[in-house]
Amino acid sequence: MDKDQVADILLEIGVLLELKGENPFKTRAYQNGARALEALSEPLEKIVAEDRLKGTPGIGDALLQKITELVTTGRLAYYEELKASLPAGLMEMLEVPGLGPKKAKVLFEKLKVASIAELKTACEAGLVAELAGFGEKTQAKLLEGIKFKEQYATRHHLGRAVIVAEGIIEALREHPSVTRCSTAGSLRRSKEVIGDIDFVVSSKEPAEVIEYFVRQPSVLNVIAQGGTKASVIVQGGIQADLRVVTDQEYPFALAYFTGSKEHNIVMRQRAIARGLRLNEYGLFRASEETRDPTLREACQDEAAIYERLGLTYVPPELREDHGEFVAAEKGELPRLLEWTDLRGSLHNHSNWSDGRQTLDEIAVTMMDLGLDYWAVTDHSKSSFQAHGLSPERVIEQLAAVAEINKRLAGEGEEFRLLTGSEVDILTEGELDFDDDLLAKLDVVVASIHQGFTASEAETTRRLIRAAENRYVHMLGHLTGRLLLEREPYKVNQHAVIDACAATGTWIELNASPYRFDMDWRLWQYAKEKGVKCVVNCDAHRAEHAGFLKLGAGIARKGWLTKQDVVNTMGLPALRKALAAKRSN
Ligand code: DGT
Ligand code: CA
Ligand code: CA
Ligand code: ZN
Repeated sequence: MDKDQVADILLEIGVLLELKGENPFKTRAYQNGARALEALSEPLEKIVAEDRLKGTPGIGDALLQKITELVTTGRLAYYEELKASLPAGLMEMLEVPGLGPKKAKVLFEKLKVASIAELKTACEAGLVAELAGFGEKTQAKLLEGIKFKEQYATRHHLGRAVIVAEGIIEALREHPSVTRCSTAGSLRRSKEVIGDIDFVVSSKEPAEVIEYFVRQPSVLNVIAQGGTKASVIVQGGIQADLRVVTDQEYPFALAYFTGSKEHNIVMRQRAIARGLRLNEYGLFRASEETRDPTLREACQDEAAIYERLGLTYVPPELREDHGEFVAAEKGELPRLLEWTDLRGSLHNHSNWSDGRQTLDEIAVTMMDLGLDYWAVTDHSKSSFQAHGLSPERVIEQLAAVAEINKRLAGEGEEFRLLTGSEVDILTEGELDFDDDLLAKLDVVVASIHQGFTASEAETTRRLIRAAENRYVHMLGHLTGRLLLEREPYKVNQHAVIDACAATGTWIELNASPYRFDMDWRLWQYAKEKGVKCVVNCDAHRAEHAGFLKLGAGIARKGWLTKQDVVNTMGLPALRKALAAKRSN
């Protein structure tokens, strides 16, 4: 077990103790322990193996023993007993927006409420409002939170689905009876959240492929299994559908099951206009719905289908009936960004604020990934919940980064860390740091982290004022949404885009699968106005570098090309671009 996994378990123990009503200092001890682990700059396994954890501030004897047990055995009896001593639904209840461990404990003790379903019933019966410290308002808020969760229970974050889907595709590719295979549906179109995962396979031995599919290690449960299709539940509780077709049918099935439904409808109409019939089995020379292979137009791939219908190939991400037909008819679809065009990320965190990695770790990891640069933009002082930096700490961080860059230069490396800040936009649109400090930083991202309930006009004004600051390079996560979790705050995005166009400010495409913010539907407008995009990981851990690939998918969905995206530039060009707004 590595330090992140151990830290997560310590945090969970803290919550469990709070649910049990233990002394708050105990909870605090686990939280401190988790933070102490996060701050370690060497692999935890190594430190434990060499018995060097003792004496680390924040880690007392009791914690030391537990951490050692976790690292060496991968388990912790204390944690498992603690977890078993509480109803499993209680932890799940904490996922309801507005419900913390203290309130959950009261609900459990006074009303025997131990699951989201029971909480809903209790709210609807008015029992929660009667509890001391709750009241009508809290009850209504909890009910609203539950409904919000329910509404999204069947939707999933793209990032989680992609990991499972890639594993299954790799396995399918290796199977001798699989001729061609692909993901389809919303996942292939790179939608920000997805309902289920779809696969299309061509094979001469469908039964064999189906049997192989349902036995994949990521499959938890088989819902339906037939001769040419199957539906399963995979890790994360996500449904996955597989269809097996002949290789002649494959391009048609792939196009059909990739969708979107809206895109398919227009494709069918275009077929009819040409005296043809299009369905999942083929494009047929027939006036009625058919499956007759002798009437099928031969198309060896999807591109051939598009060509037959008078269109250039439409990449899956653009198949949303969002203008792709007009452009494809004229052969004017843009050449979309490739994720490998991205050279680094300009909004990320380190363990100086709420990230997990040290500056050194970040430099090594990102350089090893083959990137050219990586900006460390920790939170500013007002974001105290995220351990925002004071101006003095920012200055210290500048020196620390300079030190690392000096060493890299000495070793002949081209990779550089960039300094920066994700500076809070305060209530009136003023920034959390003054201009003198911002002027010292390579990269300034300005974001809203508070005042989510302000009016649309107010929030719009705040963002525009931030964009007007000459030291602000870009606006971060424009709407503050957390997909499947928190609605965006109200903001007139078009007005903000206009202001960015007028001031030469970039807009971030936050590539975290929990955000994907600004939304893909607005990038065509931004591009029209000449506003550049920055695809940022907003990384808090090393593995978040992988968000670049997901973010590129969303950028493609927004019709963006390499030229539209700032962080496709090499470092010298990027430095010039970063200097441009300041010199105006
Ligand atoms: P999801 O799973 O809700 O995120 O969205 P999709 O787009 O993956 O939808 P899904 O899984 O229900 O179906 C996959 C594709 O199959 C869908 O994008 C288009 C096609 N499809 C499914 N049902 C219909 C339909 O009734 N009419 C048409 N034209 N296409 C359909
Ligand atoms: Ca789907
Ligand atoms: Ca499906
Ligand atoms: Zn942020």
